[in-house]
Amino acid sequence: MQVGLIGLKFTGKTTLHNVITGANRPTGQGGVDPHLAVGQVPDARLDRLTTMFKPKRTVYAAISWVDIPGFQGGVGADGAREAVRFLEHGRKVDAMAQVVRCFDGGYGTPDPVGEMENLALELVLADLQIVENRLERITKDKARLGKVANPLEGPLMERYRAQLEAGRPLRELTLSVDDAKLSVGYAFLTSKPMIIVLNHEEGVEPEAALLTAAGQAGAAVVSLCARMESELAGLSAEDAAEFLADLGVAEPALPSMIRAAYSALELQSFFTVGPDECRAWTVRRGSTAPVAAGVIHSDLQRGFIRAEVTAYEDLIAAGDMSAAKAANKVRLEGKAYVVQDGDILEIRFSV
Ligand SMILES: Nc1nc2c(ncn2[C@@H]2O[C@H](COP(=O)(O)OP(=O)(O)OP(=O)(O)O)[C@@H](O)[C@H]2O)c(=O)[nH]1
Ligand SMILES: [Mg+2]
Repeated sequence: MQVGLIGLKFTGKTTLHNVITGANRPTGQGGVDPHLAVGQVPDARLDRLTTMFKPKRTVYAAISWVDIPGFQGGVGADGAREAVRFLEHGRKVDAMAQVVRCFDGGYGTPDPVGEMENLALELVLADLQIVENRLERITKDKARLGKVANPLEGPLMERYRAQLEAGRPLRELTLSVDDAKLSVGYAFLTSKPMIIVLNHEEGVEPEAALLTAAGQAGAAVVSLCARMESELAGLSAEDAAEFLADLGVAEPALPSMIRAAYSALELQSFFTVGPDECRAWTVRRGSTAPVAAGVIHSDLQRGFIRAEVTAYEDLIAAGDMSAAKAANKVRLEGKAYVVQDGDILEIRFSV
């Protein structure tokens, strides 16, 4: 699962990518190649489990982040080439996070609403191009062969065209199962989940009008200061707490951004616990227990018998695993069980 950091130039994408993935690539320099790296998904529940079980190691869930070079749009061959490159990279990711410049930083008066509109329009136009091409193809085939391969496709593309011509993203449409299946192959940009990251100067809060505009542009809105987050990452836990207290900030904003992306991808975590390892694993929402077992090891899926399941909240309320057992909070679930976010699993299997 990949999240693409997208946006115009000099908005703070590389600065954020460095903090999320622990990389140290130069910022303020642009570039033309995307860069992929893995970043941990912070999880306060896993921290708590670590305190409870004192394992030898703790392993967080992880997702991949692609730092996609910024795009300025504009006219002329350079602008067009940049746009094409940007859109190609955008097609490969599963979700997008648009980083919006709300700080001056020597790059001129910020225009966050304009940036969001500019990029949204670029994505809409790219999708519209695909839809127009497809409709043209359908018309030609009909004339030549007297029929169409899939009678659902024409009406669906017409519906898409109307939505895009109204300047709205495809993700807003509710699709039937068949329509959704049909759409997969096109890798439409505006059907991918999108979160908006308002990159502010330290200590500045976004205005209400900006938050409203951002709320319309994406499924989740996070406001942070990328530069401050990157300073924080270099500090010990104690110094970081002091630094935040001085600024009057309760907690760093980066974890909520990462969690928003994780959630936009329709992912959730289940845990395994023990004296050796406490670990968060990633499954799609709606996955069954054997699928979750398969994330740990294919043998566990193949030989799946049952799962011992304890909800995180139940374990915390009980205090420890034996108290949770005594309170009948450790359930035995079979193959059809749908794993819930925060479930603590122990898989029984035989191969
Ligand atoms: N003042 C201020 N500057 C920032 C902030 N975040 C990033 N910058 C600076 O803005 C410049 C651009 O940051 P980058 O992270 O390289 O921006 P980018 O989006 O990757 O840019 P491109 O790769 O060209 O698209 C750098 O000089 C950063 O130090 C911030 O929150 N406040
Ligand atoms: Mg960059």
